[in-house]
Amino acid sequence: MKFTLTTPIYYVNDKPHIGHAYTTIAADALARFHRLRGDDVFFLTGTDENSQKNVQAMEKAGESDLVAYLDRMANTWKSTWAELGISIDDFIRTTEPRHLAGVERFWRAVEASGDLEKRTYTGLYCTGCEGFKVESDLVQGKCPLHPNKELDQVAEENWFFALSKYRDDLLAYVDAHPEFIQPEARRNEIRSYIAQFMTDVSVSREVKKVSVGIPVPGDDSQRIYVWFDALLNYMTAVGYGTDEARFARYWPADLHLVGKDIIKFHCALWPAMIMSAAKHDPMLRNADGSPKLPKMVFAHGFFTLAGQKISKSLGNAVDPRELAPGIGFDAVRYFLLREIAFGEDGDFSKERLMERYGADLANTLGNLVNRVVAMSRKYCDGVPKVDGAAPLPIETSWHAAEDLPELKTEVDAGFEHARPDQALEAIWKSLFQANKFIEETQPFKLVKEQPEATAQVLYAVLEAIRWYAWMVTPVMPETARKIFAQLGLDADAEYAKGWDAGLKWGGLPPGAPLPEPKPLFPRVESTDAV
Ligand code: ME8
Repeated sequence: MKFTLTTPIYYVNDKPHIGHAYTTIAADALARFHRLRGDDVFFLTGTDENSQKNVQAMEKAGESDLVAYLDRMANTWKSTWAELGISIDDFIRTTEPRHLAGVERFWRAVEASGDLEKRTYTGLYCTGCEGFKVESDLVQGKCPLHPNKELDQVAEENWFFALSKYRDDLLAYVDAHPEFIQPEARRNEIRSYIAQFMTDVSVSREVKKVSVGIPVPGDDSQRIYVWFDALLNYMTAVGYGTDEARFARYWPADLHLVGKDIIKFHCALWPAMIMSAAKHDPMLRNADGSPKLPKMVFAHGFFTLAGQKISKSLGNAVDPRELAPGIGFDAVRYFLLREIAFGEDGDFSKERLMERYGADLANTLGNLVNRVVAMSRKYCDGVPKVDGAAPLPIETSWHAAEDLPELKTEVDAGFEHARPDQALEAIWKSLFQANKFIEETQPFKLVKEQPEATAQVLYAVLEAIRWYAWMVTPVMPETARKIFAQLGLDADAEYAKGWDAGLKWGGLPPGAPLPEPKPLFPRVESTDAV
């Protein structure tokens, strides 16, 4: 099956911080899960470059060459993701020719559908959001997301998109596809926005008012509103307007992962734009004539940093590459995806990160691997030579061979529903049981009286560890490889089996040698993180 997933394309008015890393890491974990399952994955991220915010940041930095600025910043984003091991398939910049070609085609389609009309717009504009604001959006006269920024009074002739014409179609789509807006609480919020507040929107700005933006086809006096152009990145990256075969293969998107700040754009404006263009452009229609709409938008919550909003002016916009010297990037990935329910807000602090590093990673996962590999080497000279399917000859509270397939079902469900936090929670619950099983069976004592039962106990946990290595792969790819190596297995050979075949009880060959264990998560006294 194909699986197309996207992150927002980020503004390049600054370098990435932990909030951007959060979205991108979550998307990376989901992309890795789908690849393990054998899906034809297309994982996209990129940069939103036709924004006035970028120009303001460039000017603030005392620069004047916009092309050079955008090139440099796009490279900073690209190289950050590369350093963090993010497994993207494509990186789109909205100043690329392939994007411009698709935007032009799309604009013409919306125009041909009769949904664009010139009107005079008088009202407020927030450059922070790159969005038009109405009274009901404001808190004490300010944009709630950018309370320090003055709103611009705008009075100009613009092209308007007949968004409200799509109210009924949008509501019908949302109701018929409950999975479209996730989590559920967001769906209710968007539903009432569409039903009660959504109005037609200006989708262009006067050339004399803005210094960047894609020209409106056929109207030299206007530039396309940055959000109208930005949303289209998801299509132009998969070939809309340039590569029909690629577009047919990867569109529609299966998942747009976004932060809660930009959900309205993704769940109202974006599908309505597609509904409109699809009336004219057959590429955007399914065989039954319906528009090819994205399948799911998942909006996650916001991270604060040690209790504070992450912002450049507070000086806490930490570069994710510098977050965790000494503990490794897998630990940060684990922390971010585990600490808060995906969809809710939460806090990132060095203390909590180090707590989880010590408790969940070093003590629970790391120790289990270390102890069981060491005991198997000592008592059985490697992987115990036993029939892994035979029932244990002693009474125990945990039966790995039964528990692990159930765990796999939960992990599948977690990753399939864009809930990596739930997948991790289930894995750690099982890890606690595995540790308890060792406490309970006490192989170091049992070996004196019942060496065969000991061998079976150790095999069961070693095989369980092989399953854990598979299941943590999407979130902790490097750790998974280390665990496979500790089991004497070649990670690539394991992955070549495929997710379902790899996760069958008994995959660990009895009698195989085990290399000397090394701590997976070495103790660190302190880190300079955060
Ligand atoms: O909005 N916690 O770009 P942007 C969690 N260019 N996530 C956070 C975060 C935080 N503190 N801060 C930022 C734009 N994010 C547009 C998008 S898409 C067609 C155009 C993440 O650079 C989160 O995913 O302001 C949020 O939605 C996104 O960064 C906003 O990035």
